[in-house]
Amino acid sequence: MKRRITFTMIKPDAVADGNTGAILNRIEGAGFRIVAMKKTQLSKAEAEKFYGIHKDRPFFGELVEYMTSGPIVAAILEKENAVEDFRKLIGATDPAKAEEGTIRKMFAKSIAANAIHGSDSDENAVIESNFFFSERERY
Ligand code: RTP
Ligand code: MG
Repeated sequence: MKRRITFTMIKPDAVADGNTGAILNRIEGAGFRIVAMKKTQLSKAEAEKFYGIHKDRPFFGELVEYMTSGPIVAAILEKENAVEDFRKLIGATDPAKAEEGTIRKMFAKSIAANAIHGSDSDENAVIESNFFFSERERY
């Protein structure tokens, strides 16, 4: 099967708690190759654009506030079946519903502060990767 990419962010709560290394270890351990990676902090405008699909949802304000509350670690990951396999690895949006052994079960605090993002389609993986990384930042 062809290798494909997904995009991830380790979210502010997990970065602030010192869980970046443990989460990256699980990601690489699950067979994902890191193509690009950076630590950065989203501006309000960037967070609003990134999560624009949720702009009419009741939690949008809280989501933008949380995503801009501290630095995140963004990365492009490569693997066969990357998008679907990564969503399985991170688990359900609500950590209370996430399966044992998933990254959100281990590291998320709440449905809002849920430790990690994963793209939900191949198309969005490309859009989100291009949002953060130029061609020269990919290896
Ligand atoms: P993500 O996009 O971050 O990977 O998360 P997801 O697909 O599992 O969930 P999605 O529905 O796309 O929601 C995006 C993020 O919004 C926050 N959220 N808060 N308070 C709430 O009810 C609520 N619902 C969603 C979470 O941070 C979620 O990951
Ligand atoms: Mg989503």
